[in-house]
Amino acid sequence: MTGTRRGAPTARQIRAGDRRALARAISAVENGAPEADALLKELYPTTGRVRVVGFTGPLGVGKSSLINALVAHLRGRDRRVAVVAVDPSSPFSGGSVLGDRIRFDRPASDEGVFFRSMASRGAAGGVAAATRDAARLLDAAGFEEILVETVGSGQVDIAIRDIASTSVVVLVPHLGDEVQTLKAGLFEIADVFAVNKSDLPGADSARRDLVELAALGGGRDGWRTPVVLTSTLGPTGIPELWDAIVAHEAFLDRSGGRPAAERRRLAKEIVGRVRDRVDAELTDGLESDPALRRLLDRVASRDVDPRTAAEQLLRARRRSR
Ligand SMILES: Nc1nc2c(ncn2[C@@H]2O[C@H](COP(=O)(O)OP(=O)(O)OP(=O)(O)O)[C@@H](O)[C@H]2O)c(=O)[nH]1
Ligand SMILES: [Mg+2]
Repeated sequence: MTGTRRGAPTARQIRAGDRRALARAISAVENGAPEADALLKELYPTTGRVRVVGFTGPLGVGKSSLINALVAHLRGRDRRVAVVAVDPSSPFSGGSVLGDRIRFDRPASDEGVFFRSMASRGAAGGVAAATRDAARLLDAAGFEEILVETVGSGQVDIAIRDIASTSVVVLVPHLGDEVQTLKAGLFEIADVFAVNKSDLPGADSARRDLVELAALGGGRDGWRTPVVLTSTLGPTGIPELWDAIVAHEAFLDRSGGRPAAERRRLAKEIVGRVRDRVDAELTDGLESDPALRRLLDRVASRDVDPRTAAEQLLRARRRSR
C-alpha cells in the first residue's frame, strides 16, 4: 500500500460496498498485510454466495476481450460482476503493470462492475489463496459473479482450479500443435472450452477436434466439456458461452460435486497458509534461533545431512506442541 496508513478498511465499509475500502482491502491481501487477517476472519461466515469463473489459455487468445464481452452480457441481465486478473507467474510485477493489460469498456459510473489486477507479491498462502480472499471481499461487497483471468506464462494455468468452480479454457483456431501438447492438461482444467476468434478460418474444425477429444476424455465425473465458438468482434457466442458456464454450475449442484470440490480447495488453502507460516518461521529460525543455527552449522560442516536435519526439525516441532 502506498502513502500513510489511513486506517484499515472495516467489515462494515466492505459490506456497504465502499469501493475504496474494497480496493485497499484487496491490496492488503495482495501484500500479506496484517489488517487483511482480521477483516477476512470477520467476513468469512457470511461469504460463499458468489460464483467464481476462471478463464485461462495461451497468450493473446482473447481472454480479456471475452471477459469484457461477458461483463456487458451480465450487466444486461443486471448481475453485479467483478473481474480479477491474476498474474501467478510474476512475484515482481505490480498491479499497475497488469492493469495496463486489461482494458474494459464499461462506463466508470457503473457501480455494478469492479475491475482489479492482482500480483502474487507476498500474499499469504499463494496466489490462489489471495484470489480467493479477494473473491470473499467482493462477495461481501455484494458482487454476484467474479470472472478471473490468469495471465502470465501464456500456458494454461492449473491454479485456476484452486480458485474457480468453473474453469473456461480459451483457445483459437489453428492451435493444432499447441492443443496436442496441452491435451492432457487441458482436460484436467477445462469445464468449458471457448474457441475464440471464430471469425478466423478453421474454427469449425477446431471445434470438431476438441469435441472429439472431449468424447475420448470421457468427461470428469460425468461432465462432458462443451465447446463454444465465440468471437469478440461482433460479438458472437457470448450468451452461449455464459449458458455453458451456468450449465456446468448447475451440474455441480445436481451431481453433488460442488461441496467436495470446495472442500478440496479449502484444504489446499489451509495447507498453503500453514506451509507459508512454517516456512517463514523456520527460515527465520535457522538464522536467529541458536539451536537451529547450531543444527545448520553441523549440516554445513557435514556432520549431519540435510534430510536428517529436516527430520529432527519436524520431530522438534511436534514435541513442542
Ligand atoms: N479476430 C479476432 N481477434 C480478437 C478476438 N478477440 C480478441 N481479439 C484480439 O486478440 C488480441 C488479444 O486479445 P486479448 O483479449 O488481450 O487476449 P488475452 O488472451 O487476454 O491476452 P493476454 O492476457 O495477453 O494473454 C487483441 O488484439 C484483440 O483485439 C476475436 O474474437 N477475433
Ligand atoms: Mg488478457
